[in-house]
Amino acid sequence: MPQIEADGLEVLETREWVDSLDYVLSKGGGPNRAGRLLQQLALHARREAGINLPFTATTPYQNTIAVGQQPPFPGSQEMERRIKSLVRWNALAMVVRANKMQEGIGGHISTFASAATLYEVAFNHFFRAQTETGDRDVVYFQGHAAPGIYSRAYLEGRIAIEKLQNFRRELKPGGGLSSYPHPWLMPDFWEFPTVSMGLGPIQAIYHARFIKYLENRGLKQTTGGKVWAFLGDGEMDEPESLGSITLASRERLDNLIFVVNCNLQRLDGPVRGNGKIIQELEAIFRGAGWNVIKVIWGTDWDNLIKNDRDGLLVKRLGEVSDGQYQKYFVESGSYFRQNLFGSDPRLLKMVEHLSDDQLARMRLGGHDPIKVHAAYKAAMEHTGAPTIVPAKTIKGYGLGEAGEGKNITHQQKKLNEDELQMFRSRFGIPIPDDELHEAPFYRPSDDSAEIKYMQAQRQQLGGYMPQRKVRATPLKSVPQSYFEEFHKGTEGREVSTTMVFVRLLAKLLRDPELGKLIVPIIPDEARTFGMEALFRQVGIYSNVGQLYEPVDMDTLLYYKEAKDGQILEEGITEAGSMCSFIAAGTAYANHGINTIPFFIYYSMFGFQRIGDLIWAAADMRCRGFLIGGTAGRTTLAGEGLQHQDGHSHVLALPVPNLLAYDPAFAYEIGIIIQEGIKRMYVDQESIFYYLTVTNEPLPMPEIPKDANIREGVLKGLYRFKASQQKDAKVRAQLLGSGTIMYEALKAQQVLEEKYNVATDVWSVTSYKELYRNANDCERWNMLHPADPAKIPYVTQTLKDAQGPFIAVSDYMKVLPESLSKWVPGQLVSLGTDGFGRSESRVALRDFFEVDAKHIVLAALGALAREKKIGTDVVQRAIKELGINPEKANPAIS
Ligand SMILES: Cc1ncc(C[n+]2csc(CCOP(=O)(O)OP(=O)(O)O)c2C)c(N)n1
Ligand SMILES: [Mg+2]
Repeated sequence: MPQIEADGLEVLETREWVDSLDYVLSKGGGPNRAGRLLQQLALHARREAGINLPFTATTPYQNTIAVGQQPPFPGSQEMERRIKSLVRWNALAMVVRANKMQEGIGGHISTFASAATLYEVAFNHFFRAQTETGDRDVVYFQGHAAPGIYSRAYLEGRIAIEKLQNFRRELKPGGGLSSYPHPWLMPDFWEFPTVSMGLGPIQAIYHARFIKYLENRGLKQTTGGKVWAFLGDGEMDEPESLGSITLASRERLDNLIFVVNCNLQRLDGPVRGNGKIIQELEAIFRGAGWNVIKVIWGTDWDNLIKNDRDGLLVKRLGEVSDGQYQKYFVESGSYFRQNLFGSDPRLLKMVEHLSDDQLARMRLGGHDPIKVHAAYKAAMEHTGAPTIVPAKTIKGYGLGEAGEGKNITHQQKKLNEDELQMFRSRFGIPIPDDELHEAPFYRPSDDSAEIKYMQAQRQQLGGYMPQRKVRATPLKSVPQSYFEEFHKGTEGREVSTTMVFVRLLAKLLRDPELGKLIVPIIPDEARTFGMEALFRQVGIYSNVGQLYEPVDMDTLLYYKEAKDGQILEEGITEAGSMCSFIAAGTAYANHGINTIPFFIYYSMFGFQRIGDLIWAAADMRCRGFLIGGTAGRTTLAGEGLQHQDGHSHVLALPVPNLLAYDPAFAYEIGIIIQEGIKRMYVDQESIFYYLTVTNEPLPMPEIPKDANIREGVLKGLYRFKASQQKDAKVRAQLLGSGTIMYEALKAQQVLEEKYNVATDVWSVTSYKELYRNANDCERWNMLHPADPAKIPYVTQTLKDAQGPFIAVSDYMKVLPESLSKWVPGQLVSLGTDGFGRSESRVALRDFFEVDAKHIVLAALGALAREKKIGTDVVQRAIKELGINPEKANPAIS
């Protein structure tokens, strides 16, 4: 048979099958029946002829929702188009004006220009604001779309024009608007900082999960509130964006919706020039068990696709790469016709009734409110799994020659008069030509149809968004009785500070008021920290309970999962755990619930691994306790270079509202946590805490009988053990922290007994607090030269102590050295700069020169420099102490 004839037959045969399917669809059982029929066919084909359908993670390159399934659009499309144009204009004007007034101040036009429809449909029909009684939607706005969000708030009448004029000029009198979402800077407006890409999506997932947790534990009643995350397609390359998506499906987070603005571009160029980002996302998310609703083509395409009976067009649309699609956005209609449809005469025929102009204006799905609305509605109604809506758009939509679809568009911030004119006319903004050069803002009066419509829509949805409001009422102070045990000490019994912390946590969990608010978060390290007793005491949260009989059921501390379990056992994800910490630590504002997170982790895998999330937590005014376990470069024996943390306290320095403590004793931990709960949850301060705890068993002393100990612990320094030798001539001061405190205490004895140096030992609980206080005083003194100078706490506290001062910790030397100018005397800093080693504590402390003998040597050396003893004493000591002066420098070996 000639080939043409065979082809023709095949076409006929295909048609017959398609017609039969259409019949079942329309006259028979509908889509469900048709679906079952196809499955049966596939089964039959496999059984009878071993035909295996090729695996495909993707569906054809067309909208997931068929035209026939689209709901009617619930509002006035024309009115919403006019409102959207106003939002577009003011967003653009904001950036253009800011850069006219201050060259180089920056800002982004093209992100929002591509996403305007995606946001406006949600603002008018979906985003539910918090009301006094109801549930709420939580929205993560894409950081670079901020101008559009400000612009809408201006039209809603809740941001003054002066603020708009001061976009990116926050220090102007009266304040301005921050470049991106920052709750720290705009605490009544923004809720979530999203501009460090990838942090939004992972936080949204854990936030949605945390809402289910609150619900399952009876702390919150939900009525269908959703967590929306608006994301860039380029942003999806961040590991954090994709890293936790299976958690979302595993936990059946049908309260979660990702909207990915697939404008096919990132900053430098195409996201997937040679591929297709929408198809790639579909495959990944379908594979992970998400509901995927692709929004690719606008209504203009409906007829073409409907008439594409043989699937030729959809096949062709699926062949073209994203880089080529981007080219179509900037090219003429005739180029589009020839390049896309010209590959097959049958395709050309399909569009012969359309002019080049019409072809060029065929709208994409992400710019079509009907398609976007249909997708959101389906997402809202989907149960049992999270939804992702990848929506195809054009970056810089509406900018025309000024940047629409161009590779430079992300950086475009200036428009010349012609370009402004074109944009103005395209979106019908009533600004006369002669005013255009100023790019003036435009807001119709309050009683205009547009403003009334947008206000009414928001009112119906509960109010404005975004809006940040602290809704939780302050807690009562925690009873002192919980902490007294820790003040007594252990009478020689050796316990680690981790055990102390866990004991305190277990006690707090039993408190009838406070207990239920505590959220223990652990990334698979509970046994490392000796916390497994909590498994049984409060249970491990699971959205489905426990569907199996745990292997250790017959033991007292079995692995108990429960729907109302309290522990968030996150598995091995510090980033995910940190997101839970943030969700719990910001629930006082987001959900009006004072949950108190305690996130305990391997301290090495904290700041240096997830520092950006900690920074975001700080921005968000997050509360709670980060507990760095197995901390200290020499205290964690054996584990070696990648585990031994000697720098997390240095990395904690940059976070402005974080208090960092390196406690040595049980009572210090008690005092710090008691104060932390008070300051964060009773006094409602926007601070959070970092505490390092260690696993070295040591005898915990009783709290010294000095009225000022409490203040000293909290401010960072107090005298723990004074020398008994009142009349000694030669004196030294030792400043110890964490477990290295015990080395300082040993050194004190040696110095006094062997070298006749009367020695006091001080406990430094927080170098960061001391540093902050000293800087604060210094700054005040600079600005108030005529007033009596303020004296830093560290100087004041040490003023009567006779130096030298030897500071030793399990962290880098820079920590004590940061105080050197405020310590009243010579300061010598011992610390653990360098790579860790697999070794015993004793060997490590010798290697890093932080053990008792090196402290003694440092003290004697300092005394010799002050000519209080001779260098011969120091030389003799080196021999007596068994120190090898030629040993390698740990800082660089
Ligand atoms: C972690 C991080 N890296 C880099 C940047 C700088 N940056 C800002 S926007 C951008 C491109 C964004 O592309 P996309 O996610 O596609 O968003 P679009 O503007 O196209 O909507 C980049 C690289 C950032 N903000 N965060
Ligand atoms: Mg993009």
